[in-house]
Amino acid sequence: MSPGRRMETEQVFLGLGSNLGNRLDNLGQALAKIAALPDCRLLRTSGFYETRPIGGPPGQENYLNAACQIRTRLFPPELLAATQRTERELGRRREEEPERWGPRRIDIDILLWGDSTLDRPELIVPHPRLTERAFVLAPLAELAPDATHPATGLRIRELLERMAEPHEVICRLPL
Ligand code: A4P
Ligand code: MG
Repeated sequence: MSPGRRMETEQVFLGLGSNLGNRLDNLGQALAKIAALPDCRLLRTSGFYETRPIGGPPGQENYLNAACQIRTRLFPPELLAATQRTERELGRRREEEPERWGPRRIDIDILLWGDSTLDRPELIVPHPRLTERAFVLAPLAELAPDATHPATGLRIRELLERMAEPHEVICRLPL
């Protein structure tokens, strides 16, 4: 453990998405890299979901989405730096993404950080679009249906149930 590292761990949920290249391989490799991050422990992984792309340019491939639960001693900016490094190691180049929400090999978002809220230019937690996205809520609800979304006070399963038409989720892969 590095000097000054705090002793206690925080429970964190991450969301993963891929719609470029070998999507299954990209998610598998990202999870393996997350499991190997220093001061992090991968506890559980959701199923993988085939989802229709939301936003971004037309004609994109479907995504595979998943979520995972970790415990970490890292501070939020450190975990964000680690997940962004993991994205780069898997071939993501933000500078080659001309359009917002365009195709990407891998996207790793920090969804929930214990009961905390963070509002910084580079990191907003809970993830600001969490409540409106079934492709995030469906895998997250597998892992933490009763976790409370700190900003709304609603449970994850309630947020999912409230979605009028979660039409973007096509199926959970039978893995
Ligand atoms: N950032 C702020 N808060 C966070 C957070 N909680 N976790 C900042 C991660 N990053 C956070 O992200 C842009 C900036 O957000 C980062 O530099 C970071 O400092 P990015 O990963 O470079 O780009 P992005 O993912 O395109 O941006 P954004 O706005 O986070 O996109 P979303 O909301 O993640 O949406 N459709 C389906 N079916 N499945 C998907 O996975 N994903 C997106 C991307 C759109 N449509 C999709 C899917
Ligand atoms: Mg992102």
